[in-house]
Amino acid sequence: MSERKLFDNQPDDIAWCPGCGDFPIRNALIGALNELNLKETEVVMCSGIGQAAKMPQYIKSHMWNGLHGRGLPPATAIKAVNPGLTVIAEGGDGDMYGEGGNHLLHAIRRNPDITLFVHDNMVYGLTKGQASPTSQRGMVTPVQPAGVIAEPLNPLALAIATGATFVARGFSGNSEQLQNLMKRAIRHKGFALLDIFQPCVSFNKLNGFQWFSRNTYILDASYDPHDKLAAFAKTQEAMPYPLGVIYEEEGRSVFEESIPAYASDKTPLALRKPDMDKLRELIRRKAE
Ligand SMILES: Cc1ncc(C[n+]2csc(CCOP(=O)(O)OP(=O)(O)O)c2C)c(N)n1
Ligand SMILES: [Mg+2]
Repeated sequence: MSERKLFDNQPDDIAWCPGCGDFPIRNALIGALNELNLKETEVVMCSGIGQAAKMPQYIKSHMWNGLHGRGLPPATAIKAVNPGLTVIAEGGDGDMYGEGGNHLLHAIRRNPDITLFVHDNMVYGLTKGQASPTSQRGMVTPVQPAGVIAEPLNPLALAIATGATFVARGFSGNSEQLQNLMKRAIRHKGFALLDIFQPCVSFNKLNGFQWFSRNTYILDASYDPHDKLAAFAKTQEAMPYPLGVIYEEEGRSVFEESIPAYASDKTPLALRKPDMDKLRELIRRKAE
């Protein structure tokens, strides 16, 4: 048997379909975490519900798995109380842009130093093929028999417009670039969104591996991701969609470092003992 890589819990019961784009995303994540020389005990994976959101169960690290769309609030909170940890939230387009869309806006606004990987297969995979926020107009599904009538959400434009400090897109069919993008997203200080195109082989027959391959191109080295307006213009490109770091802004203050409790004492909140007298007094005053 080959030596186990760090972060690989070698699960024998992965619930993804054969050929699913989630497998190469998992491999790229394990590769990125190893190349960053992180320890399993230094990483926390947070997710909600969906096929993509099962990722924390297939990675050996700390994890939090909760309600649909709720991966980001615990990720922000965990980073706030224990800033030394590397915190990664992961989920699907339905989980993070639909049910969790509200949390996405406010995570971006706060700019915690966490990373979000979204497996964007343009469909609700787990629940068998309903339209998601990124489904293409006209896509026929069991509950949209006449085709989707709404325009797809543009997550990259949304993220730049609301102040995200790192916005990128990868493709599960391009593992080498994906692994590099994951490393850059994790290393970025501030909120990092990496949207990852991923074919759902069972429930999205419209946007398969060939479709993503034909309709994407890799940004070349001359592209500068630091110009916000140019980056926003890049997010408007479709067919082909650009792959790479679309926007990056360094130096913006991050949420956890701005918390007043850290102003004079850098001890992580998670390691401090609660002041029971203060708590009792607070509860007593509330009850008055
Ligand atoms: C509040 C709530 N609404 C709906 C559901 C049903 N549900 C579970 S996962 C999911 C969508 C999953 O799609 P996505 O996030 O794109 O992940 P994928 O399975 O495609 O990877 C839905 C609608 C739920 N569990 N909870
Ligand atoms: Mg999906």
